[in-house]
Amino acid sequence: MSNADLPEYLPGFTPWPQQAAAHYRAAGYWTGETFGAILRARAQQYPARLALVCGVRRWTYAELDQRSDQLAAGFARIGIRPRDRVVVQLPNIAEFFAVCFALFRLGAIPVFALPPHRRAEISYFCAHAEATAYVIADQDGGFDYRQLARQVRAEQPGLQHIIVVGQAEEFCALDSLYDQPQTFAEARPDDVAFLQLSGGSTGLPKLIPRTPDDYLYSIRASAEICGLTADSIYLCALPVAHNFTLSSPGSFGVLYAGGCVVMARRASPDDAFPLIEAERVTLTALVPPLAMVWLDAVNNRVNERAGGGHDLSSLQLLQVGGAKFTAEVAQRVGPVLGCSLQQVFGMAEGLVNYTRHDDPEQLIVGTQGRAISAADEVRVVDDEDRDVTPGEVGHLLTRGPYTIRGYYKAEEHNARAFTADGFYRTGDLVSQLPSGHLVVEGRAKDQINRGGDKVAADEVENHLLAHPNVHDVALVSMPDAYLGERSCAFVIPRGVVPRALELNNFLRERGIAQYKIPDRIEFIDRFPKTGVGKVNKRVLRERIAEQLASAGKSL
Ligand code: OOB
Repeated sequence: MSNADLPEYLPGFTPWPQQAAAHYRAAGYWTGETFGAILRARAQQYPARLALVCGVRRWTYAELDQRSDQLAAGFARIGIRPRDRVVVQLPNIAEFFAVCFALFRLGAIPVFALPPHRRAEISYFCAHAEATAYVIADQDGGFDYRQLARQVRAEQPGLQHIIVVGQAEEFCALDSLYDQPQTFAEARPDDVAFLQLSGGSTGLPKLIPRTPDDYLYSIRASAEICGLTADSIYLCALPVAHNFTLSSPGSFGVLYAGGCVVMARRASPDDAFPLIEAERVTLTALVPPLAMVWLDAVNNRVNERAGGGHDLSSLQLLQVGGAKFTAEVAQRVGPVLGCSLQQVFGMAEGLVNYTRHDDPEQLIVGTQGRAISAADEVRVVDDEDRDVTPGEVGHLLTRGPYTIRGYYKAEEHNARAFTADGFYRTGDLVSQLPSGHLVVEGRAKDQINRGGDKVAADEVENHLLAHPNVHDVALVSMPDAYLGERSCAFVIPRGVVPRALELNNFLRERGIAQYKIPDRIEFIDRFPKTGVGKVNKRVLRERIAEQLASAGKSL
């Protein structure tokens, strides 16, 4: 191979080893397709079919394709170039897709932020990815994103463009960027197409580089497992940019299949049920707390039938994932909603597990599914990376055609997060059945899973340590009937004992997402320690769980 043929990737990206890549290509997992080309193909195949429904707007495939071309030209005109990073923080609106496909066509790289992220997170994404542009909606859910953009811009001089869907004020209006289409060179299918966020467990959130080759494989395979066709109608109820909603099989899977994506601004029954009825939605995805809310809402509405009962009979499949779905609630899905349940255990780093349609009931209700692909290598190991006896609980390690080999620009962290032979250490504790199905048994990573929202303990701890009256802090999970887990900060005060409210306000002023603010703060004189002198979080978790249980009993 001459030098000119050597692949040249986005700096900071860890590509798959050449041998693995060659194998994934030869086996047909990696096809060399790109996102832009797939949308073009669908627009040619089904120009007049509906791709997106967003409020009263209905975009056909031809329209989505054309808007993406026009915006790519507009982005290029203002100076966004191939490989530039663009932080995209949008609510569930159709423009999300036009922006994404425009950036893909241009070869620029979206960085997918979530709507709850605030100054600390967005500023960090901009800095770490050296982003040149930031795309927002004017406001959503009572929050003005332009105000956030002003703060971020003041901290991030590299940010040249702030692009706003809606009233742009001093910024650039997305609507002004629908230019005359141009042709751009196709991006490489094996290079980074976008950066996803990791839930994180240490320090600041990591960015996850995904390529068209790997992502499209997971999407194609997921669409097949979930039986998607051009008649599928997907309700996008969770945040659109989350990996579950985007690709498992999510909106991208449905667009791949030629189906229709219906955008729900909120996932509450009041927002979602009328859309399911009106658009004849066939599948959707929820996190466990929302699934519980839906089940209760249907029960309540059945009881008061005359009123707000909605016809949900078009719904064939409800996917639930992102956090553990208990078997007791899982078994209510079929009888209450009249549709099939699929459990989904996935991660933005790659590996996704699904229960299958034809699995026996006890596997659908009682496991988190099995891996997408025969090429997914799944290992369950002890603390020394030795395989456990089959069926025992251990650490889940994985490697495969759509699981990354390294976080973006995170060499030091990568050395710990991946084994020498490229397995990703998921931080999840699982057991595996002979069928390959995994049961999530717990977590080794220092993270709180707040109903699907992931909180990295030491990120919040570091923010709290900046308070003058905090000497030390340990953030742990506490059980919660609705979210599964909530967060509790044990704080050793310094000097005056601060009030919990004051600490929470302090965190808010530091600009972190609301879901990371501790649900409870406990003051303590000293931490229990492990044999090697580390804070014993297990003891803290047990302490708060016992306290809650006895408080519950005394009610
Ligand atoms: C999904 O992705 P992330 O990146 O927000 O979070 C991944 C982590 C997993 O490592 C695991 O700890 C937890 O979320 N998780 C589950 C779970 N699904 C995810 N824990 C228990 N049961 C489940 N079903 O959350 C995600 C990405 C793609 C598809 C679905 C979920």
